[in-house]
Amino acid sequence: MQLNFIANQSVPSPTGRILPVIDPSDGQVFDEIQRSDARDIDAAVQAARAAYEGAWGQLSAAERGRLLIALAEKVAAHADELALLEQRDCGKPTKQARADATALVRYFEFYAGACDKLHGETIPYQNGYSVWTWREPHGVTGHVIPWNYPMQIFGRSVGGALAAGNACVVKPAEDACLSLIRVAQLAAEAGFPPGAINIVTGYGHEVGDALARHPGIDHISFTGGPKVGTLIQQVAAERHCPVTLELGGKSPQIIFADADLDATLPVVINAIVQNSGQTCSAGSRVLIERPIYDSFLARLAAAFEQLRVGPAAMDLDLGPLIRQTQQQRVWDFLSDAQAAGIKQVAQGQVVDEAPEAGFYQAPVLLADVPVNHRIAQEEVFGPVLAAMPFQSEDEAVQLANATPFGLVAGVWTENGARQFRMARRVKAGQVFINNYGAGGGVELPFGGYKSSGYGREKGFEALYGFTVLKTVAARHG
Ligand code: TXE
Repeated sequence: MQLNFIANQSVPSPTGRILPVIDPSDGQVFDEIQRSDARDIDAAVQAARAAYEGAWGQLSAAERGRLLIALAEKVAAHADELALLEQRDCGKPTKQARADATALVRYFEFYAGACDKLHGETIPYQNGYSVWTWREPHGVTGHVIPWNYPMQIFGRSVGGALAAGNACVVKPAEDACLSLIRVAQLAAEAGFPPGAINIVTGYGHEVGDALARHPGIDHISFTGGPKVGTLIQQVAAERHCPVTLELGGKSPQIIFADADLDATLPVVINAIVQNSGQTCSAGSRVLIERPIYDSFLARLAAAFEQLRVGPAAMDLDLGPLIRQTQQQRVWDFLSDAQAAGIKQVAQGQVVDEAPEAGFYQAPVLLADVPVNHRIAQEEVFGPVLAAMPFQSEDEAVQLANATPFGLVAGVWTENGARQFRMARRVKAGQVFINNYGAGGGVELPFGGYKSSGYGREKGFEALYGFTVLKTVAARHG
C-alpha cells in the first residue's frame, strides 16, 4: 500500500479510503494508493508553507542547485526501479519507461544549473533613481500531473518550481502515482528539507479540486485535458491565482513532396505510436502534398501493418492504453469515423500474448479525413493517425491551423525559404523542421497557442512562470 508523502514522512490519509492501482497490461490490481481529500491537501500546503518560510526558503540559490544535483544523482542511481514502476503503472514499453527516467535526471540537472542564473536586471531611469528587478518565488506552488508521462511532467514542472525557490504540493493522476511517490522519497534522502516536495494522491474532483481551491496555493501548474483545464482556471480566477496550463493538441506533420521521405516516414510513425498516442505532442494528423499523397500513404500503411502491440514488459512498438475508459474513448472516435465513411487504410496487430483483460488498441491509419470531422479536430489520445492531402503551401498552413489547438507542428521540406515561412505561419508553440520533438530536450521551452494552454514549461523560460517579478525604485538624489 502506498501512502502520501508530506513533510518527508509517508502518511496515510485520514479518510481511511484507498484506490486500487491497476496494471493496464492485464487489468489486474497490484497495489493501492490513498484516496485523500481536502484535509490531506491542507496538511501538505501547511508543510510546504513551513518549508518555504523555514529551511527550504532560507537556502541560497546555489544550495538549491546542489540539492537538485543530488536528486538527479539519486534518480540516476534508481532509474531502473523508477522505470519499472512507471512501466507497470502506466503500461509503458521498457524503452519508453527508461527514456522517461533518463529525462527526469536531465530535468533535475538542467534546473540545478539554472538556480543561480535566474536574476533580474537594472533599468536605466531618471537621474536620481536606481531601479532594479528581482525574480521572487511565488511561495507554495500546486502541480496537477497527468498519467501519460508522470516522471517527465514532474521534472519539467516541479523541477522548475523548486529551482525558482518554491515549495511544491503535487497531485499525481489517480492512475499513475507510484514513480512520483518514490521520487519524493528519494528527494528526502538527497537532503531536501521536509515540506519542499509533498505528494497527495486521489481523485481529481476530490484532491485536485481541493488543491486548486486552497488559498495557500500561490500558483497552479496543470497538465491534462481541456475540460479540467477550464475548471482549474475558473476556480483559480476566483482568487486570482496564476496558472500555467498545458492542455494537449492535434498536432500536424506537414510533408512536402521535396522532403527526404525515407527520413520522414519513421518519425511520422513514432510521433503517433509513442506511448500509444497518449502524448500531448502526438503527431496525430499527417498533411501530405498531393503529388506524393498516394505513394506516401501506401508506405505509411505498410509500416502500420507491421506495428505490434502487447504487454509493456514485452517492449513492443506499443503497450496498452492507460485504462478502460481511455480505450472506450478511442473506440468511440473510431466508430464515429466509420459511420462518417472515413477510410481505414491500415491497422497494426495486437499480439496473442496480450491478456484479454488488458487495455489494448492497435494503431490505425485513416485516410482523406475531412478537416471538420471530430477525428481531425479533437484529441483522440490513442494511436490513431488522420491523413489528408494538400495542394499548396497556403492550404497546408490553413489545414495546420484549422483546429482549436496549437501545441506542436512538424514541417518536412528541403526548401529552406519554405521552412522559415512555415515556421512563421503555423500557430504552434513548437515548430520542428525536418524532425519532430528534437529528442525531447529539457532545454526547449514547451507550451501552446489557443486551446493548448498558456505559459511555458521546460527550459529557462519556465523559471519566469514560477517567479513573480518585483520592481524596486530607489530615489537617492
Ligand atoms: O484527464 P484529466 P483524463 C487529455 C486527453 C485525454 C483527456 C482526458 O485528450 O483523453 O484529456 O483524460 C486531475 N480539479 N489529456 O480524464 O481529467 C486528474 O486527477 C483538479 C491531455 O485522464 O484532465 C489528473 O491528475 N484536478 C494531457 C489530471 O487532472 C483534476 C494529459 C489530468 O486529468 C480535476 C492527460 C479537477 N476537477 C489527458 N479533475 C496532456 N496535455 O498531456 C481531474 N483532475
